[in-house]
Amino acid sequence: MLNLTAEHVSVLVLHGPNLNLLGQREPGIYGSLTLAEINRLLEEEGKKLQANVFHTQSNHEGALVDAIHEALGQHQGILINAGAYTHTSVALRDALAAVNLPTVEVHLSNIYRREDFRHHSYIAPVAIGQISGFGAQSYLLGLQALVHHIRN
Ligand code: CA2
Repeated sequence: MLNLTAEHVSVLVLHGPNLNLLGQREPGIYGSLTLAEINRLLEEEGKKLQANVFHTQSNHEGALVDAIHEALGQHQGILINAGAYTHTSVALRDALAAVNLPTVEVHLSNIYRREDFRHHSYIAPVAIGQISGFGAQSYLLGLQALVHHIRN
């Protein structure tokens, strides 16, 4: 018999440093939604996609590395906004490469329209793709792309 019920996939959303301040500072660059509101939108999008969405934020590089390691065996993919660590962290890149889970990199702002130091990402070469510049929508587009990739 044809089974039309897609199995749920599990996705870990990782938010890097300073993103806990969203909605409180610099709304011109990062939008007016808080991180809690973005997480809520991701959960709602996850329901539509039949994906369970788990999220965590840290201002500490090692805590993000630990979260990536712990994703192995728990989640089928990672959606990450590594914040400023995008441009500095070999450790995050190595952790993502080590667990080898499909990863989508997202940014609220268009990092290529900003300062030169934001144009390079250590994450991009180990990600299946990157979405940058669409505000909170970057996360939702990233989740859609990640879940489609996992299913296919
Ligand atoms: O555009 C993005 O999503 C970034 O990952 C945000 C990072 C930045 O370092 C990257 O180059 C691009 C910064 C996140 C800082 O978040 C704040 C939120 C509210 C107020 C101040 C900072």
